Amino acid sequence: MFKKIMSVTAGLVLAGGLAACGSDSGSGGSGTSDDITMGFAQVGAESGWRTANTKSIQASAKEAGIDLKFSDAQQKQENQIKAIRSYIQQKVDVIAFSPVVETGWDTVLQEAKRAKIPVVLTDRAVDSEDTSLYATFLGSDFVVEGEKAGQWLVDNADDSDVNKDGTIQVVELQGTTGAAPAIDRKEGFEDKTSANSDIKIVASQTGDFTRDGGKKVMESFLKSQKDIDVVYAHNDDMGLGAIEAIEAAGKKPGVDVKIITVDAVKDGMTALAEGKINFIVECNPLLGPQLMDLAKKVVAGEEVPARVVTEETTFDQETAKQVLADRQY
Ligand code: GYE
Repeated sequence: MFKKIMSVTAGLVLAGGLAACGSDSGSGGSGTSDDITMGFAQVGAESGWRTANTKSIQASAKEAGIDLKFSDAQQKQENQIKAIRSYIQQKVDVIAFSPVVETGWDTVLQEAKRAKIPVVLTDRAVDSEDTSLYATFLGSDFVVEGEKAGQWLVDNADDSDVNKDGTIQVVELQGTTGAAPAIDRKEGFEDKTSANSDIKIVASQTGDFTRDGGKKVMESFLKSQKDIDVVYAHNDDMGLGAIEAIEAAGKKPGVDVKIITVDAVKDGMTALAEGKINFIVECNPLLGPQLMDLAKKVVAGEEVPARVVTEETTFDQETAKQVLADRQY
């Protein structure tokens, strides 16, 4: 069973949990994962990235022999909190979740801590000062992603992007308000572009990481802003929505208006290869295998690093063409 040396109380909690869940699905694992039950509270199904992330988590749990209880919060924090509370009640062995927003988690995380159920943050961070409330955080560095996007613009803005008054006008489609990737991608982009005083972010609004949100916000930007040169979208889906709005306004995405996005899912990479997007910063959604590995270690009481950062690259139109055929998601 578990290699962990547990306190008597923790042992009782876990034993009770297994009885309550009636879990017997540990046979397919590597041996150490026998009878591990994970409660996973997903953000939602808002984007291509999220769909790939969910598939990765479900497939990896199966592979690792971990019994997965999965819930979709439909981008609402209250739903995630409810799901976490129900996992605590069901006495799962480990809780993992991708927090829809950064703030407001301390109470429910304290409840998990009191129940001695370890928590693994995946994909997005919380801003809790008490880092003992979770075992580890697996995911991307979103500030770095924003910096890569900003640096590309600084290096690649050309004469066609400069307006008569000498400015390069950028509109920003932000992710979900209060979400770590929205906050950090904005910050990283601003850090890099503020060095160039010609680059001006003339409008910035949330499109909630969805295609429809990106399209609607872009439609309103096209009405309110005269000389948009660049769109910086915090994910591919919003960039794809912006493409629809730009085309409907009779302009050429990727040419009349440059587009920079984050994620590198297949639909985004296709638009990049077609020249409708100009640059994509990769954000890897395939976190499942690393998550299951961390979960097994945490349940076994082994040391894990406090932060595990995913490795990522960037794509321009040429490199997108090269990798597109093999893109899994
Ligand atoms: O970039 C976006 C999704 O948290 C990294 O959430 C994730 C982001 C991803 O909706 O497409």
